[in-house]
Amino acid sequence: MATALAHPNVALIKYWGKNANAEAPIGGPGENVPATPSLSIALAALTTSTQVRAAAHDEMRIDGAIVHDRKIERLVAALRKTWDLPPLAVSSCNDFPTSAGLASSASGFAALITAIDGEFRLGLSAQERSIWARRGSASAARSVAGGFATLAEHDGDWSATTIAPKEAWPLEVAIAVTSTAPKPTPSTVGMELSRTTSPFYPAWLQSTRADYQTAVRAVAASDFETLASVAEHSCMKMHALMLSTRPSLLYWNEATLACIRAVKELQDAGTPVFFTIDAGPQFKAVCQVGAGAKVSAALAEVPGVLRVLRSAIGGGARLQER
Ligand code: 2P0
Repeated sequence: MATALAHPNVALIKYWGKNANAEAPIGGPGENVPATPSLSIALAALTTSTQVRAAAHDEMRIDGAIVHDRKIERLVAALRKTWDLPPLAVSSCNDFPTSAGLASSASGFAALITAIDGEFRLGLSAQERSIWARRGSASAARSVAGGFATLAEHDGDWSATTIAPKEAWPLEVAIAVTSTAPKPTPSTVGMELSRTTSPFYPAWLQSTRADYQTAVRAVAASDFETLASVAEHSCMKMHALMLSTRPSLLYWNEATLACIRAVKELQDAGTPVFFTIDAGPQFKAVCQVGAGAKVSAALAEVPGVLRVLRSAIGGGARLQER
């Protein structure tokens, strides 16, 4: 039995929309390829732990409950086209609420491919694991890499790379949980609606590459001001794209909006912090080391915030020592 650990990640340069030109075979190169590159940080305080072993028949459990997940089944079927894998018992546990919209699919697929690779000695490199994880869920590729991670095109396929390890620039993240309800529209469905209906989609594609380059340079230079500015812009632009989708995708609630205002007040008072929001109502504030306590306390005061989690930047997916 092998056990792998992985962290969810939060994108600072967002991915929203797939490359529709790729008529990619299932399990082949080019499957589930984003239309634009993205950049994220891993969240050390949240961990998915996934155990894999050979069994009499396939069985997948998440937090103890048996699940029939089409994305997991497809990924395992694709792996079996290349390797002679036995039936698998997979058990995945999150130390954070799965319902809280904190990207458990990213850490889940990253831990799954790492555990399968470890148990059956597939001999995959981190880049190859990121490609397999991406086929399950694109954001999962970034959780394989960890630290400050990009998902972009390399050598004719899309894989993740750590452009700076977590030690290089130790930022802090405060996560304000504003709802525990399941999200109304899954990301895969929502981004396809945006691609096919939003008049803003071409502008999103065209401008995101420049945002990405700006963010990569800001990480290399540990330039907080530039990263803050381009990350908030990428976030707001993605939500503008979502709002202009038909039917409209509105992922925020009242508390999400109140958190934006709270961060703007902190910024006006000189606190080094910026915010980002994914396809759900949870709110993430990224700040320089030393500002975490103040930012968390301010978010905890916002009406509608249920709890605030604090995290450092985490590493990549790895096998747990036996
Ligand atoms: C991101 N999100 O870059 C963006 C920002 C949510 C908002 O990647 O269809 O679960 O499985 O590739 O990776 C969520 O989408 O979608 C996501 P699929 P995924 O983090």
